[in-house]
Amino acid sequence: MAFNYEKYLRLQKMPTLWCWGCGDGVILKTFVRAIEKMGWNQDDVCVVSGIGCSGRFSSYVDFNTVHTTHGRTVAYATGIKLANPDKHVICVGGDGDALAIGGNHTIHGCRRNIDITFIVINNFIYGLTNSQTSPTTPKGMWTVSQKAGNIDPTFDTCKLGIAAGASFVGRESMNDPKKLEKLFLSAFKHKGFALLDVLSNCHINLGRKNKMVSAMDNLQWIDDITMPKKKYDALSPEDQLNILPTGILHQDTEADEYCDMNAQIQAVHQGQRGKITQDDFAKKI
Ligand SMILES: Cc1ncc(C[n+]2csc(CCOP(=O)(O)OP(=O)(O)O)c2C)c(N)n1
Repeated sequence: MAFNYEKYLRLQKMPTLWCWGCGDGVILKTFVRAIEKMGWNQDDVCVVSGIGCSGRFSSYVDFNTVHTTHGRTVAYATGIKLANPDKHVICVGGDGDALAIGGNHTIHGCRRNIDITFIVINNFIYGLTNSQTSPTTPKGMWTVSQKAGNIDPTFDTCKLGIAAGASFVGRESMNDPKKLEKLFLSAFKHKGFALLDVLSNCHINLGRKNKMVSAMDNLQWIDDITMPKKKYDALSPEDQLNILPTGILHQDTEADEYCDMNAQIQAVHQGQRGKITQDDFAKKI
């Protein structure tokens, strides 16, 4: 039976504002298919997105949604999750949103290991604002802010997440929705901060100026720079330099989770408060 996308999408918001051929649409469809497989009630899911093309994500899905300020998804999501630890909280942001303006929040989300999945839609450029360099723009590429070619060293989202303490880190591209769905499912099932680098095309704002005129050219380039982790691990360090490994890159199921630790602390505080009240009461009588 055909998948019932209508159950999960806000049809009044369709068609999306994304460009024709944009990978964000594939990621959106893969995302709702994974949610269906989790068997989660829509009212138990909260999607928090930032600003950018990827930030539109929360407008299109029929869950509890918050379209927040640029780079602040993790800050909002942390509050939502702490107040509702039984709900499933998912952040969505672009590479600029997650790693430039929101880089600080992202690393501290990883460090705290709060049970949130962060889907970073990495199209290697600021898409919405028309082609400024982002922290993942490859060196040498044309951007509107570096027309002679980007000279900034690039961030590897996954290495950053692992170094900052995320207990689940993975990468896939929208080129292979089945693998992407599998990654979403693994991340959703994981308890702790899951940072996902989801590679997407932006042939309009990155591709056209960098010899990848069509969506397909841009997707081919993503295919060329990615490789499953097992194959990647077998490469020499020099050959690994320009390749991004895909799949689950790191998972620690033993790490303490932030909401659990918070609940323990609250229980201790409440116990202490209860004790003080009883003592005070005893003194009075
Ligand atoms: C505080 C603030 N600074 C700058 C902007 C302008 N702005 C909007 S989206 C964006 C970058 C979007 O790029 P990215 O996060 O990579 O997402 P994409 O559009 O590529 O999905 C910028 C700089 C803003 N809205 N708010």
